[in-house]
Formats: sequence, structure tokens, C-alpha cells
Amino acid sequence: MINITINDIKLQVPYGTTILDAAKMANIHIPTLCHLNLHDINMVNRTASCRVCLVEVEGRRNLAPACATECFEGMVVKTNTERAIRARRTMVELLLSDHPTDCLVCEKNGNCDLQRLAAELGIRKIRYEGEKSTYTKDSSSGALYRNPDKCIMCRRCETMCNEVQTCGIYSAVDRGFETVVAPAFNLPMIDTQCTFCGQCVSVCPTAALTEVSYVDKVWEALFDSEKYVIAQTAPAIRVALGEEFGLNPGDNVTGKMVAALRRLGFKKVFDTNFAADVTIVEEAKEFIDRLNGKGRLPILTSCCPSWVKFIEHQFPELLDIPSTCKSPHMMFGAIAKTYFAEKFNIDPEKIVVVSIMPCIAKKYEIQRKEFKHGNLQDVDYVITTREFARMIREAGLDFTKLPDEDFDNPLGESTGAAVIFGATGGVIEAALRTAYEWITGESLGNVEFNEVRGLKGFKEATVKIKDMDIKIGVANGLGNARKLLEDIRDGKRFYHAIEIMACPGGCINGGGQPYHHGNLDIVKARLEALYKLDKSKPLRKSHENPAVIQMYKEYIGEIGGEKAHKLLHTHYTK
Ligand code: HC1
Ligand code: SF4
Repeated sequence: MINITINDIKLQVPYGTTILDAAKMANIHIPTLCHLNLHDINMVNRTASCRVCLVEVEGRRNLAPACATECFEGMVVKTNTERAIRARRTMVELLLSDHPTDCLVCEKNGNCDLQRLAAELGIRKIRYEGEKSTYTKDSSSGALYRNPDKCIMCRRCETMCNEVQTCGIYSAVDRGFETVVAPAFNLPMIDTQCTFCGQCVSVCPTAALTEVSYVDKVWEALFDSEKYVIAQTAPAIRVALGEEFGLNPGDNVTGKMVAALRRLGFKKVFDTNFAADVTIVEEAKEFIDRLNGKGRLPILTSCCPSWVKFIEHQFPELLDIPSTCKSPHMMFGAIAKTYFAEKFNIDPEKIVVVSIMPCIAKKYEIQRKEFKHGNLQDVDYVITTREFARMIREAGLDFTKLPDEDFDNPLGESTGAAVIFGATGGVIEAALRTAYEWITGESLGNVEFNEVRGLKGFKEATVKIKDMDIKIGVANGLGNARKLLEDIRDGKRFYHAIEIMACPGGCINGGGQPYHHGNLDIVKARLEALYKLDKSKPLRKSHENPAVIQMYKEYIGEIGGEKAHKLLHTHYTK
């Protein structure tokens, strides 16, 4: 330990502690902008590029950035001297001098770290008027929107993409005033190997990176009396949406969410969880077939479009390991425009399926050409949890006062196995519950597989099923996925089944969720809430979902059969 003094407060801190962390221990606030420390997922932005956290260190001529300066024995720091405060304000004013001032109509209005900081530092005018940079905006992917005019060069996106997700999409391009953080050769995002995981969006402090919004398109459909607009809601949004309305992370707002969708004008409010149960019966069947020698092991769960793009780019030699199951919300779209349309005599051409997702990559996924049924796209629009909250506000709904309402049926019924899809490890746990019972013919007493739960980047378990030791691997975050896939490719590790989710923590931390502003306790609260929801469900195994059983009986026929393959399965391309 070493002894230091900050603002006349004496304290002891471990070697290696930065001034910023030491100040936190003494309850002293130093403003920051580029800094972000998400140590739980190995993301620490160390660039110290914004110089907003400048402080005075006794005996040093220059001000020191608190986020990147380590304490030393006897150090004396002052965080709020006139010089430090002036320097901080100047840094922010310089940033603002090359930043659009369209806060009123900005996507990030109310959620922007630069805006918050300008208010915190009491900046009322920008003294340095001059040239402003303008760059080409990019919505080429239909998923991720880049507006480099709003980039403040903090490099958080670069750290997240390069170090956590290992996709290496961004770096500083050009020199001097023209410098911008962009893909190599300034390529449009759709022509890069970006997976659209949206993790860079989650950490961008401004609106330089956001999602491509489809809110206006969805309003248009809802106001069109010729259209039959139905909503499906992803597992992870129900424990995060409340945050947008002042509720706590992890508060379960399922009932209010359904009520809000009805009041927005959706004809039916259905649940992606129904389709998650369908996914499990299809995937468990495929797993058992592969255990019996029909296909390659391990089987890899295929719900996350972001890792699908990742494996297609990075591991084309492993394209026979993912399950051929479509992701649940794509299965839902196909079911809605066939089974549901036929059962209720609705013209599928008139049906508009809107998926409310925690995810940005789902916006890209629906455009893939394999997800079409005749001329019809399985899913028409994807909006994120944040966009959904925006629609609720636009409609003037007082969300917290809405009554709790139930989903419509038959595509609204689901089990506890489906809701845990939203957390890392949840898909494989749900699949195990069904596979165990189908292989053994026995009822599974304890349905909880604790080894595959939690936010750790990589988890493994061995599950005894009959006389087999089934080896399970779970990775979340694309960097962890890369290591796992490399080991599998090189024959260093063997698993019977693996689950990968691109976002650290799974969909609860998706790129379309309410911003966590660097507080991963929010993500933990969402995760715990999903497991609580599972526990509260009377049915916790997908194959027991009565609405799923009825659909196979009335329409699809055999699980894994010909019709199931036509509607519910897909393929991958190199
Ligand atoms: Fe899923 Fe997810 S991918 S869990 O399979 O992370 O169900 O489709 O909606 O929440 O986005 C399901 C699908 C889904 C969540 C997302
Ligand atoms: Fe990288 Fe994901 Fe952002 Fe694409 S969306 S640039 S893969 S962090």
C-alpha cells in the first residue's frame, strides 16, 4: 500500500491505483469523458485522449490525466484548483467547437456523456468558433448508423471492438484535423467484417454510433388500416425496458410492456419466447441426431445473428457446426405468416411483423436473403428496446401507470426455458432440459444448470445423461468466442454442445438495450431477473409448452420433419 493525499484527505491505496480510482475511494468526483472501465468484461479504455480529468500533482509542472496516472508514495493531488478547472473547461470547449450543436434533435439527447459534461462544467458558450469537420454518414448496413461528425475521438468503440470483440473494425484514419475513427479505407460498414453486435454503440459517449431507426416505418405501418401489424418481444427486453421510465434495472415489466404495445396499435402482441420454445424442440432434436452420428459435434446454438456473421467471416471451416435452426424471432416471423395467418384467415401479405429486440444485429439479420418465404420477408422491422421506449413516449403513455396485461394467444404462450435465452448460458440450459428428458425418457427433477449461469466470459459443464458425459461450453463476447472456436478448430478442446452469444452477458447487454453508462451492475440485475422469471413459470421445459405442441399437431407435423425444415431452419454462407 502507498500513502497519498487528495484534496487534503489522506488515504492508503494499493500500488498501481490511478488517481481517478483513488479519488473515488475518497468520494471525490473527477469528471471523465473518454475513460471507461468495464473490468468485468476486460474493457478498459486507456487512451486518456480527452484530457478532461486533468488534476494538479504537487511538484509536477504539467497537469496530469487522473485516469492514466498511477499514484506514488507521498503523492499530493489537488483536483479542483483554478488551473485544473480552467483546463478541463477548455478541453470540453475545444471538443464542442468541432461538434454539431443540434442537441435538441439528437438521438442521444438526454443520454449523451458530452452533453452531461458540458452541463456539469457549467459551459454556457463556446469560445472557439471555427471550421467544423463533416464526414459521410453511413447507414449502409440498415443496422448500425455512423455519424462521424459527432465522434470525439475517445476511442471507446475501438477498444471495445478490437480488444473485447476482436473484430478490429475501427482505427484512426487520416491525419490532423481530418482524423476520424473509421473502418479501414473508410469502407461502408456493410462491406466490412462488422458483426453489428452494437457493443461499440453501447459505449459511444455521443451519437457518433447509434442504430438505424425504424420507428417512423413502424408508425407508418400502424397507421395503415390495410396492414395487420403484430409485435413480438424478445426475452431480454422485459427486464430492461423499465429503466427508460425510471424503474430499476431488472424490474419485470412484462405486463406493462404488453399493455403499451396494444395502446400503440399492434393488432396482436405475441412473444418471441414462444418461438424460443420452438427453437429448443428443433435444436434438441438436431442435437440428439448428431449424438447418434448424424452430423458433426459440437452443435453450436444459432440464435445470435452477430456471431453467425462472425463465424461466417472468421471460421468458414466450421460452418457445419452451428445448428441449422433459425433464431427464435426469425422462426416467429415464419410461423406468423404461415400457421397464424392460415389459422385465423389473415392474408399474409397484410401481416407486418415487428420484433422488439435488445439487439442491433437483428436489424441486419432480417435482410438476409435466406429469410424469405416466397416474396415475403419473415420479419419486416426490428426496433430496439430504446426505440420502443421512444414510441411509448411519443404516444404520451404513462408507462409506469399502465395495467399489467397478458400476451395474445396462441403465439404468446411460453415456458421458463424460453425466458432465460436472454442471458448467456440460457439457450444451452434450455436445450439440456429437453434433451435430457428425451434421451433418458425420465423427468428431470432439478432443471437448473448453475455451472452455465453468470457473467463469466467462458463457462463449462459436464452433464451426465444416461451413460454419457455430455460436455458443454458457453462463451459470451466475441473475443471469448474466438478462443473457444480456435481451440475446437485445432482439436485442443472437445465439446458436445456449445453456446455463443456475441454480447458480453448475452442479450441482456445487447447493443439496443437502455444505455448502462459503464455500470455493469445493471446488466447483472437484468440477468438475475430473467432467472427469477424462469422460476416463477409453471412450465419450465420447452417441450411442455401446450401452444407449441398444438402447432406441431395442427400444422408442422414432425419435429425436425420436412415442413419444420422448410419453415424453421436455415443455412450459412462463406
Ligand atoms: Fe433470442 Fe435474444 S437472440 S435470446 O434467441 O439475445 O428468444 O431471436 O430475442 O432477448 O436479440 C430469443 C432470438 C432474442 C434476446 C436477442
Ligand atoms: Fe465492432 Fe460490434 Fe461495433 Fe461492429 S458492431 S464495429 S463488430 S463492436
